[in-house]
Amino acid sequence: MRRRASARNATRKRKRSPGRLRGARATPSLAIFGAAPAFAEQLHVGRPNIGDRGRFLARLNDILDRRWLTNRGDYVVELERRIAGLTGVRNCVLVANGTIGLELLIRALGLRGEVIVPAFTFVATAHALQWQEITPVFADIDRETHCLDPRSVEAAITPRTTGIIGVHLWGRPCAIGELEVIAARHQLKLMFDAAHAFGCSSGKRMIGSFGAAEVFSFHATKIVNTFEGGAIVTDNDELAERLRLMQNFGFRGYDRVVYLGINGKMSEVCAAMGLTNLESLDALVECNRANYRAYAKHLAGIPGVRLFPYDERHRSNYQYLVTIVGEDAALTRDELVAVLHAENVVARRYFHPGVHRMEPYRTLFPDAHRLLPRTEQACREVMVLPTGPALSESDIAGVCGLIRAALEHAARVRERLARPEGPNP
Ligand code: T4K
Repeated sequence: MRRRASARNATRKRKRSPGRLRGARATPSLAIFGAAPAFAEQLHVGRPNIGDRGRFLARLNDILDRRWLTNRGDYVVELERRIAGLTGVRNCVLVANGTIGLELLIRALGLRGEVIVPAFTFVATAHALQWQEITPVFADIDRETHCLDPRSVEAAITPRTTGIIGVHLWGRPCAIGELEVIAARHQLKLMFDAAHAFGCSSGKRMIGSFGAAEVFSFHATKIVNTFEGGAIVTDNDELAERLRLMQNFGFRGYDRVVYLGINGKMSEVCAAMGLTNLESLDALVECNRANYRAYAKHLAGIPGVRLFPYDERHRSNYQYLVTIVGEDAALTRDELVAVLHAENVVARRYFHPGVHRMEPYRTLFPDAHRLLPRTEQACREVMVLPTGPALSESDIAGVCGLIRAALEHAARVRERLARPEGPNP
């Protein structure tokens, strides 16, 4: 918790107490009405975790001294070993980013034709297919977990379907068992986009060990970051070997190419950052968990806004602080986001408007939304709030106070936002 305390000391000074009113019938003290923003500096979703700077710089010096910068150097090998151990799998292949990891795995598994994916995900899940001229077919999500609904998956299977990509959204595990049964019944490949789920589990078993393989993202905004990076983890040695060849132009040895490949390698400096971050993983999860509890406390009793639950049977990294702005709330999710942005709280509408409403999918499948009612609802109501070591409990109380104040004065907030010069998210 020392890191957390020092991070707190470094955070901005609050300019005012958010949510306070200037007088009985006076204008609520919110930035949309001209007050100073509640936070002098922006609070972000996905503020990068840095880990121990000294340890990182020592590793950086070592890399420079040894002049081994990339192409599977010692730090990459060490990080692969650590991740495989932590995940409980035999193989980890580090890659340049999560998207490249998905593309490599999709290709290595021989997927083609149609592959079933959720539309409530980051666009990379679908792009990784479309980029290779494979058609993503969107299935709906489960309302409780925000992950693929197995019944919707089964309904989407056609003779052209070759695989299913489940996404452990927000680090919550998919309905893995049910997807495995469906995949086996229809002889489909099953893989997982585990971009959000590093350090998470399904019951006692760590995410990373399911399906043919799983892909993590170590982007700057993730709980463990390598600046940019990702990993493919699998128990299948032959698949791992193919992935290693593919990520390095297909080279086996100095001048022998045995496979079609690309450059999907992670550099040494990225691996050094990953190793450094990994040393802080437990502290970061604990901090996010404490923040989650603080949000639960301060959001309690605010009508219409609730925390998306994490299932205690599974281990979570609490990386995303997800709230649901329900239809019973006095303001819409978009109105609340506009209020918060004006206060320097950069809340996010992940994954609005849904991949099916982004190009090229919108044009390719203009009617997709008709089959995705729960996806559409999640796209309307999810609001992700800042978390991580940079936030103190009083920051969290402040953010929740802003939400409370905005909802208490919903009519005036709405009227202000509707004016042409009103702020927009
Ligand atoms: N599958 C899923 C389910 C994913 O969520 C992702 C990535 C992928 C696949 C693909 O993995 P990668 O190829 O990215 O490894 C961010 C991330 O860029 C993206 O990695 C992530 N998902 C997605 C959920 O979030 P944006 O468009 O929200 O990024 P951006 O630039 O708005 O950053 C988010 C916030 O973080 C900002 O408010 C500012 C803050 N930030 C960001 C960066 C990069 C910082 O404070 N410092 C920084 O260096 O997508």
